[in-house]
Amino acid sequence: MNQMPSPISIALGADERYVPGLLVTAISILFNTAPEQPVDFFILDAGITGKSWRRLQRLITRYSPLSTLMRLKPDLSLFRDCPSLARGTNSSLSCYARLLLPELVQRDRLLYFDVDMLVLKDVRELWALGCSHHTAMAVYEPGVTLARDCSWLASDDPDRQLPYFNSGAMVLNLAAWRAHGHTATVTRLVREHGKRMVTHDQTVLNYLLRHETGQLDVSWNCFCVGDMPAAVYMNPAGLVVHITHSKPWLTFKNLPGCLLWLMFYNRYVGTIPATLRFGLLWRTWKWSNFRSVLRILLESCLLKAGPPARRLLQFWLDHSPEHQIKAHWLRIWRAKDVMRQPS
Ligand SMILES: [Mn+2]
Repeated sequence: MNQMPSPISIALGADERYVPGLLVTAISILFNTAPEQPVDFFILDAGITGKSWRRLQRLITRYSPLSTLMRLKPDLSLFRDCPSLARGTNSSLSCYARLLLPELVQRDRLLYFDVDMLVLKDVRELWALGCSHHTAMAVYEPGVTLARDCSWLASDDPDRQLPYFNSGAMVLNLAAWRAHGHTATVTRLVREHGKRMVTHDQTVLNYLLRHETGQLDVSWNCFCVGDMPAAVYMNPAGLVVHITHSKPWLTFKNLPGCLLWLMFYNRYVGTIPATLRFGLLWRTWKWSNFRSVLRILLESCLLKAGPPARRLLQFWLDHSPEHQIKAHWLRIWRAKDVMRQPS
């Protein structure tokens, strides 16, 4: 008899505003991992409603009956003076919750993904890397050093030149974190420099783990959205696409990463088409959203119509890489399995 593979532990975090992102990230992970591979999800809940939680449960069970879902309620009071993620009524400290993972999750090792990601890659590869020599593994930002984000570093501190990572996708060695007593250091750092955490928890992580982070292949976190070659969006299978700006469910934009996300949402997550849900129904009062939706609907209609209409569309779209990507995606809107990693 075949033995069931042991579960992979993955942490994700969201508040109610980020639930659409959470659903897409979780389902994209399961969708690109073999169905016999169980995943234990640890969800940092910074204010998810019961209704959204049940929806997440239903989707997880549908795509991976062997996987489990654990709800964690982080106490964020330590971070109350730190810069928040958004302003006004949407202000949130939820991003700091992942600094508490080593205390909340009793595992030795954990994968972490931001919920503005489409994980179109088999996470078993990431899990198989292990992380025994490092406390974390992540993708470095090219050309960026620690000095950019840690304003408290002295001007002659040699650590200023250390590389800087994006914390959207990480392998975390929780056992090493606990052995080093890093949680106490986080508390001290936040008390001393809390107001200067410009990039939120990522600032803390980069400073804390500056000598203990291993490098991951860039395919695990493609965050340079604007600079990414067109080919990435034409064939994203095997990549983790990180939408760092303009979250598709909050700001409806005609951007390549946004379109990719909407396609995935439509196909595997939502019952109401994303163009309606996030473009028209949710934020009708925002004219720029409304305009983007009208445009995208009109363009997809033109593409579906005969050749004369398509020629009209080609006239409309210029030949910039961004528009080529868009035409590509609009054309295969209904194609099957474009976002599954080829096995
Ligand atoms: Mn992110």
